[in-house]
Amino acid sequence: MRFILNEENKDLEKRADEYDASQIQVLEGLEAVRMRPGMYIGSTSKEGLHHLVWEIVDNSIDEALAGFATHIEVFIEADNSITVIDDGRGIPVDIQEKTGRPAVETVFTILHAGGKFGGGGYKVSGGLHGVGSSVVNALSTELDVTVHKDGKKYFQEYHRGIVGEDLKIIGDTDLRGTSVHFTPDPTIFTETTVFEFDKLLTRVRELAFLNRGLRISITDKREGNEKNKASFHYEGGIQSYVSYLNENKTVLFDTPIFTEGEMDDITVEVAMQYTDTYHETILSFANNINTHEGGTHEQGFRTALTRVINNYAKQNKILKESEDNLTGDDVREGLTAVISIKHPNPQFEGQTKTKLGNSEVTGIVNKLFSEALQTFMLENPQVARKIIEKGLLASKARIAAKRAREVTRKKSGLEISNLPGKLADCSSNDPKQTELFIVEGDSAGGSAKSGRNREFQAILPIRGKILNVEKATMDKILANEEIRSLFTAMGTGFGADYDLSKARYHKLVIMTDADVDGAHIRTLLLTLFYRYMRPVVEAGYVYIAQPPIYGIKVGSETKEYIQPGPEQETQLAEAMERWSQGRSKATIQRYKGLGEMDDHQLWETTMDPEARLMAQVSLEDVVEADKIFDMLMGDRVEPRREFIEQNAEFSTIDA
Ligand code: TSJ
Repeated sequence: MRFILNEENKDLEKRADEYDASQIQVLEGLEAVRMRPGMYIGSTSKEGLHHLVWEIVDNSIDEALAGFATHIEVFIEADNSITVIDDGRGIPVDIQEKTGRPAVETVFTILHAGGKFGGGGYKVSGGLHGVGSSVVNALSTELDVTVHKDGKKYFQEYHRGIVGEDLKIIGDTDLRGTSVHFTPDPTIFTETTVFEFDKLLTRVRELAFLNRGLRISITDKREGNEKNKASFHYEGGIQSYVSYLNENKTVLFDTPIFTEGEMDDITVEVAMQYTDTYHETILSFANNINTHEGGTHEQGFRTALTRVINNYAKQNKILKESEDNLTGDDVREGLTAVISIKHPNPQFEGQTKTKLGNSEVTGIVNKLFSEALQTFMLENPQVARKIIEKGLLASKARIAAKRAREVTRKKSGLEISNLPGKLADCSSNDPKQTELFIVEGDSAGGSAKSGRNREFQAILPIRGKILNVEKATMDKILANEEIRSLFTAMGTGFGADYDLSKARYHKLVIMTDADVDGAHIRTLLLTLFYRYMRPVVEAGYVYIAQPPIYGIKVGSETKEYIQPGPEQETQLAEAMERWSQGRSKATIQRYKGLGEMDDHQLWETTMDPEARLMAQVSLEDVVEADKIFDMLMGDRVEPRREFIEQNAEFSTIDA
């Protein structure tokens, strides 16, 4: 028996001095977290807020990976607090030698503690910043933990990281597991303490894909959100992830190729499948963290893919000995792949610390994946031939496009000396200050032009639907007027010549109507950026303007605007209350489109940096948009109908 709480508590009294000393350390440690929260969770914005959830969930994932937990549940409670529950062994409660306190208390009060005690296993998950539960505790007005273990139910609570009372037994139980409930501190998270269900949903789904067999659910218990509930469980793991990513695409073969292996304590999983598109979607992860910047695991995968396909092609005389090998770009055209490794000591590098640096990983992924792909190709010769033929087509198209480009390079028309006529440029030449608004429709474009601050805000109106880049070849894309003017205005060039440092604006703002068509155009633009301007997305240059949906008017004067969001109806009701006092009578105006606002209103609500709300677009948002896009624009009709039906409420409100 490891925990005899009462006996050890007596022991504890004898160690009062040690306790005092460790308590001072605790306060200093957690105080440091509250002083510089950004150092521990990246930021105190919406991102940082949601990061808290993952810091907690990661612990349950570790317990699941260790083979002790099978279910994880995440709740957004009615009051916007979070509960995370698992059915693992329960955080240890035994008194620790070093601190004289129960282990669970240490987990929540000592910086960098957690996960490492007991058992020989290593911590596989763990957030980007490698900190844990004590950080969440320090940044919560209230956190409580309930542990079901060895027949007893233990409880402790903390306030801004400070222990309330000693850990106590509050009852008996047949269950096993840990439940943690916390309320983020609004004095730390000044931007917002409101959790976004969709944001949590996307990551919860991803965690289910990345950890095969895991059952994980997310439930929103806030009023009016009853439908926000989802459970995930994928027996196929990342193989299911690839199917999910391709679900609205035409695929070259039915079941994604999947392999997993282990070498030197590093586990490697790869799943891949070809589609009939012209793009590659490669997602890579190390210890469940999305390595946006790639790294050694992706490198090993790419090298193996190119080499194995070329070897097979030459051996089987599909490619003549005298012919050039297919390039990496050729063999990745139309590829969707997910690479996931688990490493005892991952090194994250790069601008955003999302590039895997461990050099030993390249060879390990290369070897394991090469063997698997080779076997697959030998066992599935028809599929192998299809893959190679697709690569050959890509190669031919690439050579033709290169020739065409060489001819037209000097007069490609994408030079900034040919700025598009529709662009209303700004006067400043300092890209750090300047913003380009891409505005849907000529009338909104007109209001934006007269409402803007012409010193630093440029307007590019675009008309109607832009080209579906998903289904178009490079030359079609380059011939499209709307797309040409966008690239020319940005000044970054195109394709292989793309140069982020030449960007003429560091903010690229999509401003579309708040209706279904607007969402569609936004999706088209995001897809274009994702496919052909990815560096601007990665640099965080892309934003989505947030025009208001309601205006509260008294007489002819608009007194207040309400931005769209989960609180919109409450805010509207409150505003109406405020402005309907006395004799004055307030009326609601619902803005269906940007065109309904005059130039002054557009500036005041959507463009003025002092007043506006803008959503910065992350790569994850675009991946999700890309998928929705495929569904709306792709060849398959069924999922499109389903989507529209599922979102019928949304569509009718906004139509
Ligand atoms: F983050 C956290 F600490 F708050 C937290 C931890 C939150 C939640 C929801 C779950 C957990 C958690 C921890 N779930 N399961 C565990 N398991 C352990 O901490 C544990 C249990 C037993 C042993 C052992 O060696 O007997 C070792 C560990 C690490």
